[in-house]
Amino acid sequence: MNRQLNSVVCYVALGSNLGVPENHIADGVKALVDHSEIAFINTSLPYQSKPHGPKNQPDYINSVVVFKTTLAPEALLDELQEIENKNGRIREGVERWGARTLDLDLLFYGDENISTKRLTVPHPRICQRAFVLYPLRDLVHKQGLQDLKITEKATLNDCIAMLSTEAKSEIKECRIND
Ligand code: A4P
Ligand code: MG
Repeated sequence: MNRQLNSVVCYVALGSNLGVPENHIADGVKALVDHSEIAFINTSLPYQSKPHGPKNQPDYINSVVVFKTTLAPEALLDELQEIENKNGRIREGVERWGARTLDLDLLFYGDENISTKRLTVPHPRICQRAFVLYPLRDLVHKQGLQDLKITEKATLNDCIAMLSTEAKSEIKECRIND
């Protein structure tokens, strides 16, 4: 079987707000780069933002990566969760949208719509999340594109335009030594 023929372009969002978030993000990216069934393409700048959801948690660092893979969707999810686990991700007994060492969310798997018990793709909340949209815009620009379809009705630029002023004020490009 020619694996290249079956490779699919995927976007994954990374987020961390526990331990040393920059290190967890770097570790997550490295694990993807090193994976034998992943051909890494590019990564966005990191962004720092106030927590979405419960406010009693540290600020987050987020970025988005794009790669090609021959892994099937749920096999890819297994790999993403394994990378989270290796970064000390605790799932039991934690509040929804609470603090985490490393979160890897599959945003897009080619142009497939997936709805299974374990996986919803495209990720259903992309359009409401500045911490996904800003790094995604950076990545799309790096790829020489101006915009990207997010839902049937909205593009990346549409979604960013719909964010609240507060959401826009709570995110900034992250300079590690700030
Ligand atoms: N699952 C279904 N679809 C997917 C998908 N497309 N990608 C299932 C990944 N997983 C998917 O995941 C719970 C289950 O979702 C998995 O077992 C998988 O089968 P999880 O990682 O434990 O849950 P989660 O990440 O807490 O859920 P969700 O709703 O994706 O949360 P978010 O949106 O990631 O929220 N604030 C800032 N500033 N930055 C952040 O990164 N993150 C969160 C978490 C809250 N606030 C934040 C940030
Ligand atoms: Mg997640």
